[in-house]
Amino acid sequence: MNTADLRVDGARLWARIEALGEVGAVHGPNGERGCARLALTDEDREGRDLVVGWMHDLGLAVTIDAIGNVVGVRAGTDPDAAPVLIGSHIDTVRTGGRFDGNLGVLAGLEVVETLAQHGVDTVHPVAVAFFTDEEGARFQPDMLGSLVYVGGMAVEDALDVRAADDGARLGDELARIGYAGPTPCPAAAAPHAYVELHIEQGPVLEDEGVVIGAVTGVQGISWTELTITGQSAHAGTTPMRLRRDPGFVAAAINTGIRALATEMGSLGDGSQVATVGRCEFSPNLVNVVPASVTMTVDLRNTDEALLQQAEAVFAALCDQLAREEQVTIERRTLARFEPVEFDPRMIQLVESTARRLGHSVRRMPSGAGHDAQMLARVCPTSMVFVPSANGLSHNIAEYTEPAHISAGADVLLQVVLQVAQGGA
Ligand code: HGY
Ligand code: MN
Ligand code: MN
Repeated sequence: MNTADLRVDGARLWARIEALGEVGAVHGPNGERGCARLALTDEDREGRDLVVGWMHDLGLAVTIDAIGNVVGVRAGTDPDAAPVLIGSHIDTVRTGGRFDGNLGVLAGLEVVETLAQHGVDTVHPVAVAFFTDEEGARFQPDMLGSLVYVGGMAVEDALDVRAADDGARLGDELARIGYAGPTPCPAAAAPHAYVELHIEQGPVLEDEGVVIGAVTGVQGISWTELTITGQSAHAGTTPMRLRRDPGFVAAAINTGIRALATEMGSLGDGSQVATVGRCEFSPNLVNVVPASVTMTVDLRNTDEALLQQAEAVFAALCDQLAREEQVTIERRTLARFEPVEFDPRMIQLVESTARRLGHSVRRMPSGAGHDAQMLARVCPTSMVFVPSANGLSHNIAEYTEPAHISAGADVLLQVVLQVAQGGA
C-alpha cells in the first residue's frame, strides 16, 4: 500500500488510553475520569509497567536510563541511522487527565503497531519514549527527565532533588519503584528528529474550530518558591499595627502578580500569565496569626525580555512587602526555562501533513511546558496539538474527542513516516 495512505487504528489507541487511564483513576461527581499518577509514586510505577509491557508486546528494544526515562526502539533498515523519536510523559499532576502526556506516548505505540501491522519498514529506527517527571508537580523542575536526557541537568543533581510534598529524594523513589536504569545519562546520541503529539490544554483550537495545531515553540517558564516568615501571634489580642503577618503578604503577592499579568497582558503577544498554585500556612489554625507561609509563583511569557520584566516587577513587590510588613521572604528558583522555537522545517511538515490529510490546522505556540522543548536543544523538533474540550487540563474533566485523537495520531504517523524515510 502507499504509505501516504496509512492511518492509525483509532479504536486500538483509544483502548490503550482507557486502560492506562484506569491506573490511578480519579472519578468526579459528574462522570469526569481523571488520573493521579504523580512522578515516582506507586501509581506511576504501575503505569510505567503497563506501558513497558506494551512496548515488549510490540517487539521493541526497551532501555531504561539512570533517571528512569524509558525508550522502546523499532529497528530501521539502516542500523547506523539515528532514530526518529516520538515521546511525551505518563506522569500526571494530582488532579490530572487521561490525555496530558499519555496521548503522546500511546500514539507513539500506535504508530509503531500500524507500521508493523502493514509490514512497513523505515530507514531510520522509530523509537517511543516516556520521560520521567515531566509535570514537576512533585519534583522540580518540570521536564526533569528530558532535561537530563539532553544534558541540561547532571543526573547526579537530579537524583538529589527533594519532593515538594514529603521531602523524599528523587533517586531513592526511582530505585524504590524499580526504574533506576542502567543506560547512562545524557543520551549517548541525539535522535534524528523528535515529534510529540499532545493535547493543547487550552481553549484556542476548540474556540476556532480547528483540529490540528502545528506548534511553533514553547513559552518561557519561571517557577519560584517563597518562604515568608513573620511572627506567630494571637488572632484576638494582637493589634493590627503590631502584626508581622506572612498570610497577608502571601495574599498581597497573589493579587500583585494578578495585577502584573493584567498590566503586561497588552505587551508582546499578550501571553503573560501568573499563578499562585501552592500556598501553605503554618501553623494553619483559625486563631493564630501565621508564623510562616510557603507558596509558589509561576510566571510565563513567550518573550524572554518580557518574562524578565515580569520577574523584576515580582521581585520588587516582594522586597516592598518585606519592608512594609517586617517579614522575611526567601526566594528559591524551582524552574527557569527560556522560550523555545521549534525547527521551521518540522513545523512546516506538521502543517502540510495536516492539510494533506484534510484537517484544519493553525500554527500556535505552546502555553504549557513539554518534553519537546528539551529535545529541541539536540534535534529538529515539533509538536502536534489536538483540541482540549472547554480548554481544560490539569483537571479531571480533561477530555479530547476520539475523532480528534485519531486525527492527531494520523498526522503524527505521517510526519514520522516522512522523516524516518529520510524525506525531511
Ligand atoms: O507546567 C507545565 O506547563 C507542564 O505541565 N509541566
Ligand atoms: Mn504534558
Ligand atoms: Mn501537564
